[in-house]
Amino acid sequence: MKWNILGKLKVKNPSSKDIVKVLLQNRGIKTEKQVKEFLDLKLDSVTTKSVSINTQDLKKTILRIKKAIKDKEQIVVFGDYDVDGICATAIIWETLTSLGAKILPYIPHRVDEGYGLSETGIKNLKLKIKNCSLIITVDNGIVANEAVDFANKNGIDVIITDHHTKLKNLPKAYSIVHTTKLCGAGIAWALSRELNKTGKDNYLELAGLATIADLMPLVGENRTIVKFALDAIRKTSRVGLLEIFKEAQIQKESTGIYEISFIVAPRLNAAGRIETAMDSLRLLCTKDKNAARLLAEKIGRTNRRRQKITEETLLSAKSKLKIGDKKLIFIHDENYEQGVIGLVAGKLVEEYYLPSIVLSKGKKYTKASARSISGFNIIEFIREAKEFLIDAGGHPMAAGFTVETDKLDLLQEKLETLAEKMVGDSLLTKEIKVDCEIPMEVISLEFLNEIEKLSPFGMGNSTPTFLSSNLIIYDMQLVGANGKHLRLSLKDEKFNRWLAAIAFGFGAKTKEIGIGDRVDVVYTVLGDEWNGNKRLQLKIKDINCLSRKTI
Ligand SMILES: [Mn+2]
Repeated sequence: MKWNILGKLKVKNPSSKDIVKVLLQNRGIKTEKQVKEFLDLKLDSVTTKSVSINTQDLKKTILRIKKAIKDKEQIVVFGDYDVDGICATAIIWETLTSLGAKILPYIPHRVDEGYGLSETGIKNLKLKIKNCSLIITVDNGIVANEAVDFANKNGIDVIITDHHTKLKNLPKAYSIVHTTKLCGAGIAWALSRELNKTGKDNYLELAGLATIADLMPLVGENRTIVKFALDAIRKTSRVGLLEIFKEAQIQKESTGIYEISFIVAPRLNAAGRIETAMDSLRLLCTKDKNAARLLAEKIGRTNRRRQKITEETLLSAKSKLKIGDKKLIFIHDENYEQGVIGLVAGKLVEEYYLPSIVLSKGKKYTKASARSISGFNIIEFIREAKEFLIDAGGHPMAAGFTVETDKLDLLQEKLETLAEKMVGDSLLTKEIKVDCEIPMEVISLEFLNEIEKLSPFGMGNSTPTFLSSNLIIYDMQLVGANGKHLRLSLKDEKFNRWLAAIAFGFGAKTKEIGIGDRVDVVYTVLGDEWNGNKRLQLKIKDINCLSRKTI
């Protein structure tokens, strides 16, 4: 593991403020104006203009929607089965309903219809929803050229709202509301605010939830949305969210990025992975407390089943793995469920640190999900083999595609050969970004408060990470099941002060370090509530032994 130290303190005995200065610099915040905007966020600064949504197209979109409402046209909001797509669907469905529109939601089925607006999807929705004359896509549609042609031929106008990467040839939609600066639900939220300028904003919670779940970098507008959305979530009265919190045993008042990312989002996603995303959509939108409770319990059960399937698939994938000197993991099986292959690819990246593609093999077509390592654009990489692909879409770090099963071997060969050339060794060294080296002495509750001003932390705005050197291990013990984790007391000799530290997953390190050793540590600072008091603890990310204790 390489430690990439981003900044340097200029003074010997730094104050909290000196350190915050370095943190801001590391985040590209330099001028006084930028610092002010970064520390004093304003929700009103997030506008369709500030996220570069085309004004002309936005106007056209709003007029078309207002006309549809006036003429009582049947509108369908066409979403996606992940958290972003579900939240975006809920936002447009509820907003337009409140404006008196005749609108129904449609979320395609992952296996039967696949991702995004498709001919099959439109045919199916026409069977269920008669006389639809306007489709509004959310979180999808920007590459659905053929499906849009098909809709046009059937007398249906299509408005696309999407944040996925554009291709040169845009679909011939009635209008397109597109930016990559927000997630799908972020765009839906911005559009909702334009449609109902005087109304109350009931959708910030959903926009924030989706922004976190969709792993948007928490900089600029996304950071602002998430900051205010977290405040709104902690006070939410949306019964669906309240019942999810109850089922998952989390406190609404202390919900943060962690709870959303690892507890709430996986539950909402599970329905769309192995059942139907409509359960999650209904849960988010219902006003009935009893219905919400039943749905929350149902997606809780679905999530547990999803965890089990993911674990089994991961075990199978690992048993097939022959890495050698390969630069790409490419694993397929007819028994893999499409709903979990992305999760499994993600876990393989975590464990082996190689770009990973996991495929669910079908008779005629095979569906694939890909996850990448930092600095390697996987959607561009996959599109290099487009002669073998039916479709492909996604982002630099995560993508999906379809291939004819007959061509699977050819595709694998081409991608593996390409990876040999494109995945350089420098990409394969995992690194930790360290904000700066600090003396342990400076760490205090006041210091923690100062760095908290840069929150919310997450993708793109990492929790401030520090290096302190030449500390002595004062105490050490194994904790957790099978001694997986390490609890330490670290002492700074110069200042004769010690701090508690927790090192998750470092149990095996006891072979290399022990009480009395001198170490360098890279860590973040936690302020845990304990019996009503905040106490400081270091969360160790890496530890490097300088010298063993000499007896
Ligand atoms: Mn999305």
